Amino acid sequence: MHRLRTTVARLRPLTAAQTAQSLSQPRLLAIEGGLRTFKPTRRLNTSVVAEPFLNGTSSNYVEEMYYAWLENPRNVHKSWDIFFRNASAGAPPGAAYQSPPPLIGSSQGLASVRGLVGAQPNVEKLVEDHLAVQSLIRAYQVRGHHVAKLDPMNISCVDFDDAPCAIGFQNVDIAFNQQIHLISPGFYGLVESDLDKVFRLPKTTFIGGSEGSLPLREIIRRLEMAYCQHIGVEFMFINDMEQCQWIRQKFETPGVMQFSLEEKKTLLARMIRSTRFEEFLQRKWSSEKRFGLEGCESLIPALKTIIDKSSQRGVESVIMGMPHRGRLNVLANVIRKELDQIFCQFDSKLEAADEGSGDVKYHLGMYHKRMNRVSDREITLSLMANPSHLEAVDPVVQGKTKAEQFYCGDNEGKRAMSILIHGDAAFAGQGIVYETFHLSDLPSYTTHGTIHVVVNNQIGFTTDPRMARSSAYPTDVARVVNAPIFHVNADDPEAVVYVCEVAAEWRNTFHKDVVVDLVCYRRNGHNEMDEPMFTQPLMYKQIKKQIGVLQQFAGKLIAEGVVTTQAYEEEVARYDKICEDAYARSKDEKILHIKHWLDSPWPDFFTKEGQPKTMNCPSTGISEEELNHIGNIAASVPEEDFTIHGGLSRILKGRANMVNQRLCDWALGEYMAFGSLLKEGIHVRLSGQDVERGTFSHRHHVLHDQNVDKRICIPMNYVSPDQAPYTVCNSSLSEYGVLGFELGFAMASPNALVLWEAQFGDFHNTAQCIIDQFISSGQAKWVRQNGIVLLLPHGMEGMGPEHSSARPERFLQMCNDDPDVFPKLSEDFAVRQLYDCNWIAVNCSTPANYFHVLRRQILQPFRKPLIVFTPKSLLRHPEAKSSFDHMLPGTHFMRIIPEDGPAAASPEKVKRIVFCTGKIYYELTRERKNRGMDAAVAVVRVEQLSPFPFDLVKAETERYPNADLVWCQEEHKNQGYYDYVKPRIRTTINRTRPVWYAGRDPAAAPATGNKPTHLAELQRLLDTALDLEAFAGKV
Ligand SMILES: Cc1ncc(C[n+]2csc(CCOP(=O)(O)OP(=O)(O)O)c2C)c(N)n1
Ligand SMILES: [Mg+2]
Repeated sequence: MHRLRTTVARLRPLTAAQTAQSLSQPRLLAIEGGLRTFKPTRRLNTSVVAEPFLNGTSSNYVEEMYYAWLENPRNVHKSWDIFFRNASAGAPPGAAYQSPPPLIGSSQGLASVRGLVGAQPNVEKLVEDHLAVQSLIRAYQVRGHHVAKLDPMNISCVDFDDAPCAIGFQNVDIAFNQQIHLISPGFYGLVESDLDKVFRLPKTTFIGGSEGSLPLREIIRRLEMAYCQHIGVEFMFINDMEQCQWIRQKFETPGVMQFSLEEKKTLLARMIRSTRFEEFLQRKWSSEKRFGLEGCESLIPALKTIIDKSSQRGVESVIMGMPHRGRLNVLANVIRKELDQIFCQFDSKLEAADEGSGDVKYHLGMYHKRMNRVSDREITLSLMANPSHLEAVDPVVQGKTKAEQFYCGDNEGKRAMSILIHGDAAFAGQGIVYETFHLSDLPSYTTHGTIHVVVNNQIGFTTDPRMARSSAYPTDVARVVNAPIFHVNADDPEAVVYVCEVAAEWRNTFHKDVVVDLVCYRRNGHNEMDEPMFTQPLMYKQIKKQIGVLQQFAGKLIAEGVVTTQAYEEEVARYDKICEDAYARSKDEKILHIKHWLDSPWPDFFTKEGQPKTMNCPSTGISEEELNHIGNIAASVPEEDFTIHGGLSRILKGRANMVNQRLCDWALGEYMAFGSLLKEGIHVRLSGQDVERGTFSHRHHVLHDQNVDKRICIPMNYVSPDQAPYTVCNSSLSEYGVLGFELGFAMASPNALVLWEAQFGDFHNTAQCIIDQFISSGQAKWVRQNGIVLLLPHGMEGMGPEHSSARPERFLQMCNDDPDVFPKLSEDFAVRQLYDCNWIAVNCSTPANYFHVLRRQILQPFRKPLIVFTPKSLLRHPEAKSSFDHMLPGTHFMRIIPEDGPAAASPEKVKRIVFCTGKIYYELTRERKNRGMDAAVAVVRVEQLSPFPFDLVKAETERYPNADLVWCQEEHKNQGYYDYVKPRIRTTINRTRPVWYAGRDPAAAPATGNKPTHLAELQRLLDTALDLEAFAGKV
């Protein structure tokens, strides 16, 4: 740190207040001659009940009025004039007062007030002083957090230096001597002598408690207590009056932050656990990375408070996501993972009992059902496994939470909720945080409020906040969704717990996001091996002087008499013994079971041992009757008096015609798959940008009434009375967030088909982190299966470098099947191969095959991610239609589609096998026909690219003994499938023959933007593929 920062207390005037200030110009003149003082000589005796405005706290004000009136009745407002005249004439209580003429609603009223203000300096001063006090209160509410003592180190992480301060109201150090001074010229003209004047409090504050007026001195003192101590409340940007009032009440009401003896003891016990756990690990494994919590030990009571309070409000399941910092502590002391299971993770000699590569201990997840002692209710806590990529787990947690809510019919988020824990640098820096926030209020994505807790240790690895973010706080991103932000000094456990109570109540009242910013420090380096003095010398000199929070807090409670020193020490010894005992037990563990770290078990889906119940996949075909039924639904508008667009009527008519002809196009094939699964009780959820209609206007799963706003109809939900519900939802324009969300949704249950569709396949790369870190490697790292489906529109159609390629090469490169080993074939080879792979990649050329592969996703006895490269022009291609015959019982997904034309009839005459995948098949066969080469060239479609159908490709190569082998693709040579399929085809033929290439040349961009070039390239590659001499003489 090149300089220490100190918090500068600054309050700036507000727009409303500025208006008040401009109104107050005459007033300054009025008081120039010095302050008036009023010496009351007699009191008014009037019943407060009958005239409630005459209560004790307003007496100063009334007296002021009274003496002004005595001086000259015209000094006061007419209503006061009448009142005092009546009272002096002996009117009984309640009879003296007559309501004043209305001020609002008529310009005449306003004009008369203006006249009054100008003409009567006393009233004017009174109004101005009240406005000033109101502005003062508001200034505290808006900016009190700027001056709150949030930083345990006193090295502020918040830099307001750049914000000019037009008027100064200096922070009042009430902690010392209760002395309050206003500096000249004071706040909007309020000066020292105003401090003892009593002011009526506006409705927008609760500092009065049961009192409606207070002396200014007390107003300031209470505001300082509410807004400028260890809690900084940032909420005035929220544009909902009720919510603002709710927060004010929680923080302003006098005495609101009080704890019973029992609560203090529980808090101390939690602080002991949190602190001593880290100390224990440090003692036993001083040279191991664990990303300890030292400096933010109050995170543990913070989370436990949130969970306790939420459980009391009826929450049964809490899903958490968090980064590395303090994760082991959370597992041990919040989720209550057995300590020996945690400690044995430090034993490097432990043998892995499960498949896969496993992951490091501070990434693993956990699921635990237990009784919550505070609420006496059962609660399930899960901590999601996550990759190192900070914040990537955020949308995944949201998706899983949404799914839990969905499956238990919890439409308001009363039973399941999420907590996300963040680091300060990551929260500010990672865009996924913003993307996740933007899901928070969308009907199909909301989890009805997430509680965010930021471990704000004011550093990210070696980078301090001045270099890490441009906002004052790391939490500013939350303001976009109007989430209140509670900053709190983490060295004050009571303040932390209070703030967490309010956060939990907020979430369970308004069902909106809220942020708790634990301002703390990091006692060690980034991990326990790092030397922080290299880069943060001043900060760490300060940290070395810092007394640990437990020691401070225990000292406080001992001084208060809440516990004795002896009781405290006994509690510490008790927990230390728990750790020692668990440590001894952990030595007995010889095997590491990653399965014990599952965050989302599917107990009924697998056998007790966690294996698939069978290794078969039944036929994925459905009956003719069902095809007809679903087809008719797809062609209908099942609601009465529902007017659809004329163009859509034509589309539906076209569907009806296809059904009559026993045909399916792509959209209808998808309809058949979804509809049949729904009928079988499988929930289907399709999410992504514009999926309801479909980017290519082919799907139309949501019909819109042309005459009634917001009236929609989803025919898919009319398939059968006892069907599962169908969710189809247009998403926000986020790939990273939404794909992460759907992945999380798919985690919750194996009995759902969850699909995410990219608008165009290439856009998946903004979600690359979810694909790389979760989808392709999730099972290997966390032994957790997932059946998410990615639909990625792909194809070179002359649309230019964007929108063309879903980058199949990237997905194929991440497949785990060995290109050089021909697998052992068995009867269940096809299923076993699927079971062994990390994910499935297909490029279907027919609607029937697309239908089958979607159904297979559910009918196979395990779950694997499925990547589907989906077509664009094929959606309407007249040949890309499938007969019902290919979808009937007994049919199934075809991993390859062999040649079935003249070439197949006389295989020995075939000179070439052209292997291909996807849409190029139609271009190839058209060209082959044009050239009259149907008998000479066999075209074989590889529909399942990965796991590679070694067995079937081998059979095809053997079927045509005199043919050379060509791989044809429309993509460039360094892209597409070539690098993936070539070594695998070579393996199937024992590397005896070459595999020639027909496709576009290598290129940097996926496609040309020039249509003639596109067509020329296409023609050239077709020429090569069908020119039987093209490879003659080559080796
Ligand atoms: C997406 C991503 N980028 C970079 C990193 C490397 N990295 C690990 S921890 C860390 C600093 C995190 O700081 P902060 O979020 O404040 O958490 P803290 O470690 O301070 O608790 C960085 C940059 C990462 N894990 N993930
Ligand atoms: Mg940090």
